Amino acid sequence: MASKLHNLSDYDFSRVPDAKGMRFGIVVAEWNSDITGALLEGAVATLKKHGALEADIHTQTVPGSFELVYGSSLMVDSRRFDAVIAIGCVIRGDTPHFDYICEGTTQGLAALNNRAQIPVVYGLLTCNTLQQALDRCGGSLGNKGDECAVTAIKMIDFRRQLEQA
Ligand code: RBF
Repeated sequence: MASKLHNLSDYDFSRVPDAKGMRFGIVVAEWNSDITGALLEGAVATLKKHGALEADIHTQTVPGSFELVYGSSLMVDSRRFDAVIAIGCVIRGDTPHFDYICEGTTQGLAALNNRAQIPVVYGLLTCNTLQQALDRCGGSLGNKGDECAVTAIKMIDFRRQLEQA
């Protein structure tokens, strides 16, 4: 989880490259949709704030966070995007599912990042309580969707710089 000291929406605007012409695929989990919807809104608004065009942002939903891995993998393989953002929220309940889903999704996205030609950005909130999730989707600790958008833009630029070097 984000540190209590770090607001997820705080960043240096001047250090974010122009996102015009960059193409983004966003996969969003339907579980905890109030939270994931707010994360998505934050991500899209931030991409646009940095110049991304509406037509270059493609969003699709998957049932739960565990399916983010497969959804992101298909988006990568479609070759239609310069980055993929995976958005989900897992809230600890009374079952061990929390650990299994967090672990499986995180490992899956990490493995995908290793093989993908484009960046896959980790937008999974893993929270003990609903309040912790609310704090991070536009509440007191900002919006992780904003952070994901900025990360996606910076990582696309990272790759472009390397290709030009
Ligand atoms: N998906 C989420 O994105 N967030 C959750 O908090 C979440 N909790 C779950 C709890 C249980 C008991 C189960 C069975 C599934 C949960 N899922 C959750 C759904 C999971 O990511 C996945 O969609 C399903 O397990 C089907 O593969």
